Amino acid sequence: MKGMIAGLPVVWSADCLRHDPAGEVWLGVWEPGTEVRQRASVLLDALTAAGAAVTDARPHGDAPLLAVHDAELVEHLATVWSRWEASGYPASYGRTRVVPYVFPTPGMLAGLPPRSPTAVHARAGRFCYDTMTLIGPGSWEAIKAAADAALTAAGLVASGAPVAYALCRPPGHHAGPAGYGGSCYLNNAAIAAQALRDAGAGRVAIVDIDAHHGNGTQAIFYQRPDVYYGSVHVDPGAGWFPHYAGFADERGAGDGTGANRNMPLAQGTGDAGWLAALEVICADVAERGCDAVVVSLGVDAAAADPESPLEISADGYRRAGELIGALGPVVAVQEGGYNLLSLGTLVVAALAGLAAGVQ
Ligand code: SP5
Ligand code: ZN
Repeated sequence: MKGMIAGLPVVWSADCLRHDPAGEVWLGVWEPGTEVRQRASVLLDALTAAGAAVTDARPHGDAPLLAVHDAELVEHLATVWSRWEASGYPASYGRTRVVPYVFPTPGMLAGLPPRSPTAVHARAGRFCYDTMTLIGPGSWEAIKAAADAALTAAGLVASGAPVAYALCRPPGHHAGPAGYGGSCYLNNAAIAAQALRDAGAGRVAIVDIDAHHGNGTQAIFYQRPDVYYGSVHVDPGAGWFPHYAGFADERGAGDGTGANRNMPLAQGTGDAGWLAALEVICADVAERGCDAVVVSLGVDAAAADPESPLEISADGYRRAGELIGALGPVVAVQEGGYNLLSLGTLVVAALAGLAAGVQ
């Protein structure tokens, strides 16, 4: 595998290491969590060893974030930690991370308008839809840096690079227009896709091969025909996150009808079933045509990954890369992938496939 991605641009910011969610609250209990800093350093080491050309993420400001996210969400993410700290939760109450506790679901509001609580501890549940996506000191700097990495990679592809990879941490595909969760805060892939549109790509396709459905990306583009979203993932109906989205009958709405495709897979699915599902999505993209592709490159569908029951091999990731690369120039955006021992090999394999496929 070594050498097959020599010179491939890898966009990275050391600020991505500043986010330390310090675990996740799952079913009421604080657990260590798997979205850890070492994920990024392991990937950087593997990509460097494989000869990739590591380049710094460039700051892009807030405008590209606001092109896909509500201003209130961006403002919340940028300010909640300092407000949490100023309210004394870490120092006086031992609350070392922002964790929501009241969620204004439709069942709670029962038709009332969603208000903006003044209390910072109440506001978190307005935007965060689970208890697993914590915020601490440095989180915002990393969230912003991950988006800047995706935007820098999109810029390289808009300028003619056949493939560019953004080593984003935290990941993004569970973050929607106004909500965050699933270890995601801002939707790096959606931000990149919109940036490609704004740089002149008429049609963009997002192909999501993370083990989980990218409910945030789907929500952002659900009514739009210009950005197709296709995902292969473990069946949310069989008990897997994000539980409430990712079903096969979600095909888009309004002008976007038909521009969304979900391929939920049974647990235990291996390379053959996964690649066959991916081929359905690739056939959609080929039929619709696209000027650029964004791949939400999670590698948590791997057999050894602790967060999913799919059984994909390194060779499966390489072949997936080939299929996706054949569709057009590709911005690859890192999503999930939690086995620190195999993460590097899997991402290098996927990128090697992409590099071969785009030829
Ligand atoms: C980007 C991404 O891959 N996000 C996936 C988030 C899914 N997290 C679901 C976690 C469910 C609980 N984890 C079980 C841990 C048991 N110790
Ligand atoms: Zn995932």
